[in-house]
Amino acid sequence: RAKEPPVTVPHVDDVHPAWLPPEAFRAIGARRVLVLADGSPLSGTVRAEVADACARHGGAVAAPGEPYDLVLALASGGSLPPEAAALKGPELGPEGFLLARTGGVSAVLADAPAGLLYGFFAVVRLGEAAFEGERPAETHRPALERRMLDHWDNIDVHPVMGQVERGYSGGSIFWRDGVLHEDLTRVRAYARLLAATGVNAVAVNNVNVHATEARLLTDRLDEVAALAAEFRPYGIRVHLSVNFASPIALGGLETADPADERVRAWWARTTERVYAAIPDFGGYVVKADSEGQPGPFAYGRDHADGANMLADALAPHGGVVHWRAFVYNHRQDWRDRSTDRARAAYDHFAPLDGRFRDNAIVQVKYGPIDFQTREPVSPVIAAMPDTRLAVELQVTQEYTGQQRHVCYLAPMWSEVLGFRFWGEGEPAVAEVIKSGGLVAVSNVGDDRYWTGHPLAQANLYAFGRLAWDPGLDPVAILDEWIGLTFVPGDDEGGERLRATLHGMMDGSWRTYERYTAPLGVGFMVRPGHHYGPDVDGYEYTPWGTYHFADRDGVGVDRTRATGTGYTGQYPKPWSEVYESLAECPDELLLFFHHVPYGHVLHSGVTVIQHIYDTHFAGAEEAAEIRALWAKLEGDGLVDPALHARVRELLDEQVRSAEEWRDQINSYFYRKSGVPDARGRTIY
Ligand code: BDP
Repeated sequence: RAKEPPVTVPHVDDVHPAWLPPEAFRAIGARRVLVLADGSPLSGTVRAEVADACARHGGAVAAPGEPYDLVLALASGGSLPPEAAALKGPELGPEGFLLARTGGVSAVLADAPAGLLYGFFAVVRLGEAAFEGERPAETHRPALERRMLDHWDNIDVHPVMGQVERGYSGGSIFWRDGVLHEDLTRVRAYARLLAATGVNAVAVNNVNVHATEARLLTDRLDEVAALAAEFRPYGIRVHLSVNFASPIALGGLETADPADERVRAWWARTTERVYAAIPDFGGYVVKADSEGQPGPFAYGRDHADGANMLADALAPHGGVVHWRAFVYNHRQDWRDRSTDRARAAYDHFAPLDGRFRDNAIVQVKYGPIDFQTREPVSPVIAAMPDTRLAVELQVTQEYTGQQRHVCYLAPMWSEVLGFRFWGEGEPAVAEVIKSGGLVAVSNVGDDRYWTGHPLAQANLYAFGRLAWDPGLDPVAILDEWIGLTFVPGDDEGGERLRATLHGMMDGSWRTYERYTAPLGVGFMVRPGHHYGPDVDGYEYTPWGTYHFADRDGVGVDRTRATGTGYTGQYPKPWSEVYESLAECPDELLLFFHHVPYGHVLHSGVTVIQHIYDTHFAGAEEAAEIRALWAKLEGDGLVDPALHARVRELLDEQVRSAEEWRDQINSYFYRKSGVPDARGRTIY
């Protein structure tokens, strides 16, 4: 293989720098920095980053023997300077690092180059604080081994889904007009942004693998290799979504049966070719027997049979298969409306625990339904102790405002990761998924701000930070993001900018919840595109039944006693908490119980009054968010173009929040006939 060319730090004109604007590197770049690393490409990246920062901000790359303010060193490096040598001790692993400051010198020490890169970005995050006072040695290691973003990008523009399925940020950053972008600098810049948050894996194409994209596995493999070359310098491995029926469509076989030797041989050969082109290829992502995608059921095989076949093809090369657990019946029969979509993933997968190979990861959506604003945590996560599990989140805001609404999702993710299935003192979700990892659908496109809504960048940033350390406080992460992205000063203006953004974003997920679907009911959205309210839009379709509202009450009875039995999929104590009408948390009440409109919540108000109150409040809060932003206009604290983009989007958010309020309130007023206790007008 040809020697890797030296890394150049990507800077893309006309694209917003997100959380890595040049000013974010001022503290490092103004200093003398010594790098003691090896000849690996990742070490080359660290050197290039340091040189780039120093060239911009007047500092200098120190040669050995010269004085320095910061040293970034590999522990294996023979002659460590005293500051770094003093740190040597605990094993840091392939991605960890130590950070300390003594005697006026800051030091980062790592066992491996990836750790050095993450340590470098940790110093960037700290800014001046990394060079002040003394800092006792801190050890940083990622809590989760695998921190991954899935792109739902298509090569071709799909007639219904567009180029990026559920994408709200323009076209793909990988492909345009059916071909790979000629200039991939932006992909490199994306890789750099992700590395700064700790993400180490990316799947480049849609889980619904259409004919054109299926060929990325074979005759269009060079495109995947080209993308991998852009991600590699930032420590990110590339993965590919594959179509289970590929042996038929691409291999000329008449079957894709995982038990058929020819099929197994085809996957083995094909995978070998992938690794010949991309030696550090991450592996496959598979959506099988799900919403029309092909899978093992056609051959009388189960999901473990399917996943293991691919795992076996990948194993000799160190790859993994991410096999998605998003499996349910999307063609419900009218005669069987009791089919509970929430039960499906568990019913399919829990019995298979222990049958998956070590390099197969079962990837589970955080909730049992589908990325709704509020769902209980999926019971599958507690049901497969002998399987590597990953949790899948949606950074792209399909059901949470489609990047037209401000909706900072880290508080929701943090609740999911901290959820304890077996009660206080028992492991949290983040511990259960230690070896499987955290995955999310990316929200990035070729938009100037990367994410359509400029403030949606915070979700992408927060995802990576939480995947690295699920214990981080979402508000602190947001503050970090504000600091890097907007570089607010220490003066009154800087304080005001920080306060404004916190005021708009800290509670924005709960605001969104208030003006949309209440108390854990989901899917009151317009069918197809899923934007805006439509209470009955899905209620009578084959995709599922979600609220069961009638004149007397609302909610889905998922109890064991009288309902679908879904509560029984949880271990104690939650199986009992959810089963019990008296104990079920308010915010999930209608997910688990069908209750009369007059049912009194723990909060002391009735269900119907709660619906009215939260919808009025939510729409008001949306207007307050807009008012906060308006106050920043023209005072020079944020770029005018960015200000204008957000202002326009906030107008839409306020309009949409009022539409939600009015439709939900009217619907339930008409169904129940119960007037608002506070006398507000509902039509
Ligand atoms: C749903 C999306 C659909 C995806 C599906 C999935 O509406 O576009 O294909 O999830 O996760 O939420 O496979």
